[in-house]
Formats: sequence, C-alpha cells, structure tokens
Amino acid sequence: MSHSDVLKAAGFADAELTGGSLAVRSPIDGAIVAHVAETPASDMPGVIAKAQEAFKAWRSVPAPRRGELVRLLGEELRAAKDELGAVVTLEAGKIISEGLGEVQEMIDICDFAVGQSRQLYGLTIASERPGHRMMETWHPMGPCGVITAFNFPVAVWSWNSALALVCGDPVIWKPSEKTPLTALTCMKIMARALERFGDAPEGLVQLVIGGPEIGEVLVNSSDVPIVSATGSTRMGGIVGPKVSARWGRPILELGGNNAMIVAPSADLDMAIRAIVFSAVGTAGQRCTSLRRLIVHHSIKDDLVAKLAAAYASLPIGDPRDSGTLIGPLIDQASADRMAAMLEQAKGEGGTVHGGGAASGVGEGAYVHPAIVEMPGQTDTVKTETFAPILYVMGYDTLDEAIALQNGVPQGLSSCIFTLNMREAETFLSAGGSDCGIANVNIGPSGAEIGGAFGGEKETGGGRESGSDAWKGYMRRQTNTINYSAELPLAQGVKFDI
Ligand code: UN1
Repeated sequence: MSHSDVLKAAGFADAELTGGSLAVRSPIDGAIVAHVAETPASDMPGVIAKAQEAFKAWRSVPAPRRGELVRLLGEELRAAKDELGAVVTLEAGKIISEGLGEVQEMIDICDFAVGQSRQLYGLTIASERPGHRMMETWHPMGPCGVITAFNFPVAVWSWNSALALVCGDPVIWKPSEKTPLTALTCMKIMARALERFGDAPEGLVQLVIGGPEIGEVLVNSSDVPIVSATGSTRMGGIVGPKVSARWGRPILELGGNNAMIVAPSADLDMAIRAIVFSAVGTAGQRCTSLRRLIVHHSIKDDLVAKLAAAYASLPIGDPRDSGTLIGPLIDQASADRMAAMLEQAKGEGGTVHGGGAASGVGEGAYVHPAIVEMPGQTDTVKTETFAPILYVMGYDTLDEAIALQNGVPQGLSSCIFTLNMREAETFLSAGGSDCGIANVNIGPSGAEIGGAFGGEKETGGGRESGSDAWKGYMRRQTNTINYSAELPLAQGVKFDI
C-alpha cells in the first residue's frame, strides 16, 4: 500500500495532511507524507482550562461507567487494528507484526483498565479508638499530561490514558513531533468511542502537536497535576524536577541500558532467539532493547560466533514486506549516532561485527545490526544508543556478572539465562538486578501490560501499565469516621475543655 492509501484507510482527509507547519517523514523511504497543523503555544492555556472543566464532570462519573468508555475504546481499537498498525509502520518504521503488536498492547491495557475500573480499592484499617472506623479512598487527581516518544507512538499513550480515564483524570497528549499521524489516528478512534459513550465531557481527551515549547506548558502548569513523560534521560532530567518543583507528580519512563547475563548452564538455542529478538527487534529502538550481553567466559566465543551467524542472515529492509525483521531507524541522525558510537567503541578496544549502512528503500536509514566485543564496561557501553548495537562482555563469577549488570546509570530491564536455580534466584534477590524489570530465561523486551512497567536510577522511577500503577493517577485520602458519642483522641492525649 502506498503511504497515501495507508493514511486514507486510517480516515484522513487531504485537508488534514496539507498546509500545516510540521512536516512528517516516513522512515521507510524518507518521504514527506504530510504537513500537519501544530498547536500554537497561545492555545495551551485554553486546552488546560478545558481539561480542568472536563475534570469537574468526569471525577463524579462512577468509575465503572468511566470504564465503559475505555471498553468502547478497546472495541474501536480492535476494529481499527490493521489500519492503525499500518500507520505505526508508516510513521515509526516498525515491521507489520510489531505495528500490530503495538495496537494489541493498547487493546490489552484497555481490557485491563476496564477491570480496574471496578477495583480502585482502598484499605479498611483497624482504628485504635472505640466506635471509629478508618479507611482510605482513592480520588481522581486532575488532568494528566502525557508526553510520548516516537518508538512506541501509540501504546504508551494508551497505557497512561486507559488508566487515567478510569481513574477520573482527563488526558492531554503531546506525542513526539516525529509521530503526529499515529496520534491523530488514535484521536479519530477515540472520537468514535466517545461518540458511542454519549455523555463524556468535552475536552476529556485532547491532543496537542508541537515541539518542546508545547510540552513545557504542561510541565509548568499547576493545573496539570500529573505529567507522565517517556523519552530520553536528558528530557526527563528537565521535566522531572520542574514538575516536582511545582508539587506536581511526574511519572518518568526514561533511558534503558538493558543487559542479559548468559550463564554456563543456559539453553543457548533459546538464549540466541531471545537475544536476536530483543537486540535487533524494532531496530534496537525500544527502551527495553537488549544492549549489553554479559556472557560467561567459557561459552563466550561460541555464543558470539553463533550470534554473528544468526545476525548475518537477518532480513533487513522495507518493514511492509512480510519477511522483513529489521526495518529502518527513525532517521539518518540516528544512523549517524550509531556509526559514531561504533567508532568510539573501537577506540576503547572494541571488536565490531556488522554495523554500517544496509540497502533499503529510498532515503530510509537502514543499518546492519552490530555486535561489539568489549574489553570491559566502558563509557560507550554505559551510554544508551537508540540503535541495534549489542555490546558483549565476559565474566567469571556471578557476582562479577551482577556487578556489571548493575554498573550503568540506567535501571529499566534485565534478565539472566540459566538453568541453575541458585543463580536465577540470586539474580532476582535483593542483592541481584537493580532494575524495575528482571526476567529469567526470557529477554528484557516485550513486557506484558499486566506487570508494572518502569525502572530505577536514570530510568526515572515511574511505573505505568499493570499491577497497581493506577495509584499513580489518583490521590489517596485517609478517612476516619467516628460513630460513637465520645471524642477520644489518638495516642491517648487528654484535652478536656
Ligand atoms: C518503550 O520502549 O518505550 O516491553 C516501551 C516492551 C514493550 C514496551 C516498550 N511492551 O518492550
């Protein structure tokens, strides 16, 4: 399908795709596919005021009824899965299966959030005073700003929105400037869900398109109590402190530098499949992509040889072709950064297998994935490069492997391949991996939505998606109710008047 056919199938009228100031490129061939309108910064106060108005109505709608909107969104996403997946492929360059997988992730979180809408539980707590009851109630917080990156252009919005909406919070979404078309497509799908829902307040779900100056308004406004931001550590380092300084709540999902430890007992065939998917899938552009391989010295040469052989036959090219496994990087600047990091790694004593430009389509930035044997965990290895580079290091003892795994500034995802129960449990123990995600015998990427997603250290500490991540979108209120005719004070304090 041509780019324009994909956009037509997603419901775009020509007028939406022309005349705007933001040029949108497809990484598939580098072609400009649209010029979309940007939100003027002067509109932002109005957008936020509208979200605040919507909040006043939405917070009083019963949560299971709010869940109904998310259920309808899930239905509309199911109906539009192919069309939205194709726009993800067009705009982010993902292979078809991964584009569809991303939409499935949206559907999954909708299902999860619908159930959650009937489970916004607070505790009942034993009061120390007779005739008293204590409990906690979870209340909506207010508008939630959602700032997303190009690499998961739609799923990350849905993790935040599905939960925020059932929690009673309006959403203002600022997508990456590189992926406004997927965002606009989501809004069309959302509009159908809102239409069927009937009486949602206006301004409940809004989209703003533009650069950092638009995001900055959300970050600085005390009328946006929650700002959930996904992207680089550099961006989070600016957003987090600004939101905190005005007593807002940041939810940060930033850089990852994810490792796999491969122990002598590992099932190597399984490990290789996991390594290849997590290191080169999405062309190495997931925050959960595998970037560091920490391999026991006794199996290192064998594993590197097998991996290099597996890498050599990976189909690279047009992500729309069914056989392709590696599509383009988002842009040429990304490919240039990858090349520069490989040079830097060489300068630090690295041996590079692969890398370099690959043939693809038009002006797309296609690269060969690289495996780099490193003499140690150098500065380059400690840096997240959003490209398919896999650094390999050797180890002798598990303690040493865990120290390497933890010896980077980022703390998102991690894993160990071992059939040894002691090693596996040590890796998961308090003295093991310091990451938000730690797996055994599966790779670091491709997390399910049911678990809380996020990481420690420079990854920002936020949690999104499953488990009790919903609590990040609500405020907890502790309630004490006195149904006695006395007024006893806590801690036995006497204060008779
Ligand atoms: C991201 O790269 O920002 O675990 C999110 C995964 C996906 C989400 C990645 N479920 O790889």
